[in-house]
Amino acid sequence: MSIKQESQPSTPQPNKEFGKEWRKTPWQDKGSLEKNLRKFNVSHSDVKYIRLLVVGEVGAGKSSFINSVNNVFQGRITSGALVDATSGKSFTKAYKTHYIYREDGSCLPFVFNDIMGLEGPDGCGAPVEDIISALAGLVEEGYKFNPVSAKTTSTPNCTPSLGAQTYCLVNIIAADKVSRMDDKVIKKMKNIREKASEMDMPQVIIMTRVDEACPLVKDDIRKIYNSKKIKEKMQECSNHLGVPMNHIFPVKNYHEEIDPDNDIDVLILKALDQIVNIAKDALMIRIANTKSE
Ligand SMILES: Nc1nc2c(ncn2[C@@H]2O[C@H](COP(=O)(O)OP(=O)(O)OP(=O)(O)O)[C@@H](O)[C@H]2O)c(=O)[nH]1
Ligand SMILES: [Mg+2]
Repeated sequence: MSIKQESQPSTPQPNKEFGKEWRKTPWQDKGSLEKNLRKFNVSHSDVKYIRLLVVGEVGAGKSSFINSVNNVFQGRITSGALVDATSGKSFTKAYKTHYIYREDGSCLPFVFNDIMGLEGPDGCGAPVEDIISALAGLVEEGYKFNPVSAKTTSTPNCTPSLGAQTYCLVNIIAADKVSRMDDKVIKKMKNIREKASEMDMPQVIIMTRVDEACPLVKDDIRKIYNSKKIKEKMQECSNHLGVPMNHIFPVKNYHEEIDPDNDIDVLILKALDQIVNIAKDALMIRIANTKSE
């Protein structure tokens, strides 16, 4: 019988890491995090799925995040949202709903909408007006984004169903690219965030590619909340968009792994738990407002 050797903890580097995690992370508790999310329910007869919209720069890791969530619940590596390894033009071009499957093939009560990236080096990207329409539930499944012309949404009499509306704006920012983000992208993201605020929609930031931003974390993902670099990058995200630190979640997406990994899953689950719960609060408020109108 082989005995698993515990690796020796590396000597802390005071200039690069805090002495202890500044945000507690339940590394040993993946089971209960996952169980709670599997039990999550929307508890409203008109809304089967809570809709979450991912928004961000081309190549930020939007599709990879959706796949990573799906991987956790399927217990294997999946690729429902296609990912491109060569950044440049947005690989995702259409508005598509991604269901999160259980192992038995049924769906969890939250869905992600993946969209075209905001801006690539070629200056192309999804028009802000289209994303605002998507938040309001006015964009139909399969709609193809056209960077040079936004969808016409002059349909004042159309009230989208509660199920078509979005309940959390999930901004995706890559930790290794945040310092070089184009002003145009930041401006677009801020505009979208302002509109989301007007709709009383909660907003979070998922900060991806933490392994590319910090060698400590590349070596050991459990150092994520010890790393000074990662906290710095989170602060940068917060400054760019005005989202408070407690709504920013650094994650590493599955991108080269071929097997599930406890620590990747814990970060994804912890972020998702916060997202679906604040989204559900937003749904409840919207239902109450609809009744009182
Ligand atoms: N190292 C690392 N690579 C990542 C991570 N997340 C995504 N990637 C890689 O980053 C690249 C872009 O990821 P995508 O998920 O396609 O990004 P996207 O935001 O959907 O991009 P568009 O659809 O083109 O707008 C791919 O090569 C991914 O494998 C991560 O956490 N770490
Ligand atoms: Mg994509």
